[in-house]
Amino acid sequence: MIKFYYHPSPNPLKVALFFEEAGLPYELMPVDTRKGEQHSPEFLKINPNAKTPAIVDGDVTVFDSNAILLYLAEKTGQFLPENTPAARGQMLSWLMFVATGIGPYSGQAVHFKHFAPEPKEYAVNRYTFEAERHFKLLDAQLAKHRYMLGDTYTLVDMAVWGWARALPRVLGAETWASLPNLKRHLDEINARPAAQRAEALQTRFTFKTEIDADARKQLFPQNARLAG
Ligand SMILES: N[C@@H](CCC(=O)N[C@@H](CS)C(=O)NCC(=O)O)C(=O)O
Repeated sequence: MIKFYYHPSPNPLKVALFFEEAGLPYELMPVDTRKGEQHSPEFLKINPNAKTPAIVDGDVTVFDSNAILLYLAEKTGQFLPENTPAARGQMLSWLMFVATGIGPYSGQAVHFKHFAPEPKEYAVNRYTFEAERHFKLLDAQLAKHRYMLGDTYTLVDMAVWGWARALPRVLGAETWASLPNLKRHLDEINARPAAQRAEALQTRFTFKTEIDADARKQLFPQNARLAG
């Protein structure tokens, strides 16, 4: 059975949604990142980048959420667009756009809004501006189509969902007013039983919730350089 290394945060949630949508059996392997379990030697053999999610499927190891989505979609033949160069080009473009734009800018926006010490106005402005600009591109695509790639629900919608569900924390809930098509897409996916099962996975384990001094050390190891 596929082992799924998981923490209840945006990137692992995309993969949880895929497993639940596909009905693919998996074993949930909790990684409590606030306790530093992502830095354990055993986990680093699976993901040298020390982040969730990752999967181990027999002798195959895959890390990075969007790579995992593509691996699982190709393995199962599910949630892919039609197999034409044009459709595959759009799928790869939007999947990588989420991987390299939505994820990193949203993550940095959350970091500078909620965790960075002062002064941080420049960083908050840059990352919230860029995160919002990226979300607006999703909104414009979803103004033209029901789903990211047209009429069919695919792995790209799952990649988008992982971060769209966290938008209030990234930009503030008031931002939904300028992203009506993305909100419609989020609400539709949230109503799917698979999304509700994916969200409920976090109740199976007790993850550390406090961001205390040790959690900051585990999550933001770069701060050690400032201390000296
Ligand atoms: N590019 C990676 C990013 C993974 C990532 O940032 N994961 C977060 C959870 S959403 C994490 O494990 N953070 C713990 C840490 O940074 O130490 C992906 O898409 O999977």
